[in-house]
Amino acid sequence: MTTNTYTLVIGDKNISSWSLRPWLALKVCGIPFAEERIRLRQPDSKAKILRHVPSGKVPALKTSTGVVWESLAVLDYLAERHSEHRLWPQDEEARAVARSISAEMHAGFATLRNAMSMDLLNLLPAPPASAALEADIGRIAAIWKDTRARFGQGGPFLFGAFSNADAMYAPVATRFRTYGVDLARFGDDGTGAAYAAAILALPAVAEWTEGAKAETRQRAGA
Ligand SMILES: N[C@@H](CCC(=O)N[C@@H](CS)C(=O)NCC(=O)O)C(=O)O
Repeated sequence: MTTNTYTLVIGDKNISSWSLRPWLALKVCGIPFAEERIRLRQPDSKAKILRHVPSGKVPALKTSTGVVWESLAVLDYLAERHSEHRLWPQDEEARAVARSISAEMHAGFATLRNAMSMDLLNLLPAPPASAALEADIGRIAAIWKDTRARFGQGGPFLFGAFSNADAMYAPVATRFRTYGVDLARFGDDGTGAAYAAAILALPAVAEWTEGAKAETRQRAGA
């Protein structure tokens, strides 16, 4: 199978958390792809995205046969097409939990996503505390702690080796850094903090971050 015919349509690397998810999975697995970057929050952003994908949202993966959209569907597609990378854990129970927490991320945490929107390159003050925000952060701390304890023996990620679940939660690690979230306040015994550090230490995250810096420099005309 030819795999270098993928084009991943993404938004700005500083702010597009949904774009980071499949980009990271592709990079960590070493699957070749081209990038099509669309600047978000511009008058013509929507029209430009719609040229590639009918949902009008990024990310979208253009393949040799069509287009796949919605971050979680793209990750599922990659897991299926590149099964050798085991983007979903092999163990049935672990795989069920990985799918569950990934779906929970995809469908939920709206308060956290709104109050702590991704701003990769910046360090910002924590937003005003609210019960809903505390509940979202607490739930993520619990997911990370439980998953690492139950399935994480084989490596530093949620299920040991890198999986689609890590791709889904990676932008949360950057948000916690941006907004200075101390997970210890949310019942973390250090497991969640170590997990977030492992995500941030991924060479692919460094590469994405360099891309975000390059985009910022380019826009500043430097
Ligand atoms: N549920 C979608 C969310 C995608 C999404 O909201 N993408 C944002 C950028 S991070 C977007 O395309 N915004 C452009 C717009 O809505 O016009 C997914 O999982 O891919």
